[in-house]
Amino acid sequence: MPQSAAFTNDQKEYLASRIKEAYPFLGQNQAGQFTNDPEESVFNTPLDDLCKEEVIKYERNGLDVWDVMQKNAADNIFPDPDDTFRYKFYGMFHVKPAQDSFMLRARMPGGVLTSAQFRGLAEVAEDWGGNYTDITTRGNLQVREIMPKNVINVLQKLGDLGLTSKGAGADNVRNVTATPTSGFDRQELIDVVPLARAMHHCILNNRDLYGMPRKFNISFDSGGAVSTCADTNDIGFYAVEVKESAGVEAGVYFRLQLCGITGHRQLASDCGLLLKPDECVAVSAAILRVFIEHGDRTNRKRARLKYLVDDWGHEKLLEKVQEKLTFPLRAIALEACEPMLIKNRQGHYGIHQQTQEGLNYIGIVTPVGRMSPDQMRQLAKLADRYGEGDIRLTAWQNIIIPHVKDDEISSFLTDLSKSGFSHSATSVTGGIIACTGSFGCKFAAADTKGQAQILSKYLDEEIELDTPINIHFTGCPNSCAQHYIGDIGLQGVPCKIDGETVDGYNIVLGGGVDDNRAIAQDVFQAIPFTEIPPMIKFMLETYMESREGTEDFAAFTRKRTSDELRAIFTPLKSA
Ligand code: SRM
Ligand code: SF4
Repeated sequence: MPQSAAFTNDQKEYLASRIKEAYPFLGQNQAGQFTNDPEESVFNTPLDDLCKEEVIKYERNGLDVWDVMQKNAADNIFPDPDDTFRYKFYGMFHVKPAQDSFMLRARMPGGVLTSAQFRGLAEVAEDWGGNYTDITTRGNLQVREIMPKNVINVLQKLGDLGLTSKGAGADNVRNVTATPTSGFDRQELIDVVPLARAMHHCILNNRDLYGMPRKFNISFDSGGAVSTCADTNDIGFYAVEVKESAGVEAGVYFRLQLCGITGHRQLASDCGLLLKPDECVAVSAAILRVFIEHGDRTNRKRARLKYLVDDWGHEKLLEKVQEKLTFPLRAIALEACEPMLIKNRQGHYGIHQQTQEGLNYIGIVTPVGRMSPDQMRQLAKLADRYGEGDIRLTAWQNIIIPHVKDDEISSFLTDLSKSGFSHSATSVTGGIIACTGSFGCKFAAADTKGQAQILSKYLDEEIELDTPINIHFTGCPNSCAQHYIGDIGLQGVPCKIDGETVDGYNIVLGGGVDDNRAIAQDVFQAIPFTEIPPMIKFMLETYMESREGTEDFAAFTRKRTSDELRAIFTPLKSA
């Protein structure tokens, strides 16, 4: 700045006071992290006590390795271990030893994409990836097998498409999810995509919000028919209707649920607040900032929001949050709100009428979320030809194309069949999801995606189930496909057969989300995968023979203890 334009002392004082008002921070440390003690600590954690990842972030902010990435791309080399962590701030994961290449995780709030973006992502996979993409359990998209020389090409193309991957990995707020049928769901109370987008841009444009002690998840549920598993998130907003008698103006509000983290066997719980739609982003940002200031930076295992709230309780957290807000938080009992609407467990696939008269959304089954670039182009074409170019990805690892006219459904379906995908599924195949697994993830004890498809085919051939069921395959305890919310959850674990290590699973039963929420019970341990298909067939047959009336699989299993479940579901093992 030229001398003449320098700030006067008064101006400097004024600016300092405004900065203090805006943030409770006094400065930035060398890594550009906003903190109240830039020299000696990161948010009061002395430098000597920081865990490894915090030291890496302290030494250089994860957002500041663009030049390193460019240099490494020019030399076609992988980053050193510290920068390997920082690359994840750009959504670039070096997934060695499972694959000696990068996986790109993009982010798209609410899983909303245009057909042009979808085609562009197909090109990324074709030109620089492994020629396939995967839909993730956060209604997001990943491209794998990217070599170092193509990292910049991929990130630039993503930007050109109007997409980003910033903050998709490492200690950041992950893809903001929203009910995938938002804006056209006959049951919804409010379209939540604008809120998910507002949240997404708030995160992207506030550098301090890339400074979490650990990953963080936010989700918006519209009250619509299709679940987005909002109560598995650190922050889950659920739209509710409130009648005038509750002491507030009648209308649609959000309940705030906190601290979902199913790998740690916890769903989010209602914290007693009722928020107006336009308060949600500010409240989330305030929670994020409280978490930034007070979350654990010494121990990664305790660095999630759950552990802060375990120590403090909701009350103290909300007091701290209130200090950061310019409007009062509104405590209203959950009972004062209308009950949560029931989800349609088959709403993410098949043909469904929209709010808009004469229009339909069509949920397409993309088994375990995998698609080829050609299939993606065909889906994009369908979205353009029959819809409005709008494509939605769901937490169930599938796709929804909305706005299809009544009289065009049948030609849509004919064209869809050319992609090798279908809108129809059985009670089993519509509800199977799987994390990346040993094919691409170093933590995996099993080939989740491959085995999910084997099980799905087997059950389809062997059993006719008359009620929907979810089967979640996760390759390790990290729980990326949330096995604890499955009717049947499978968690990969190594097993021995004749001294040889084979893929196996622990089995949990009776989980669910939303109106059917529960953490599944641990029932079987270390079952080799080869035994699992007949075992699950037997479970489902036993359930159908012994259930009371119309009780679903979750209800059937929840009223029994683990021992009882083992007893009734075991005979097959000896057969
Ligand atoms: Fe996950 C780590 C894949 C959703 C809990 N997860 C990983 C890594 C990055 C392993 C690694 O560090 O190398 C996996 C990359 C595999 C790969 O190469 O593809 C991975 N997680 C996934 C995805 C792709 C699974 C899928 O196939 O869909 C999901 C990407 C979502 C997205 O688009 O952002 C994915 N992971 C989840 C979820 C579900 C969710 O976020 O809604 C969870 C459980 C919820 C939660 O809050 O923890 C989840 N992933 C974890 C954890 C355990 C975190 C914990 O605090 O317990 C790890 C390990 C870690 O972070 O250190 C992990
Ligand atoms: Fe990898 Fe485990 Fe997550 Fe599966 S659950 S993607 S194996 S970290």
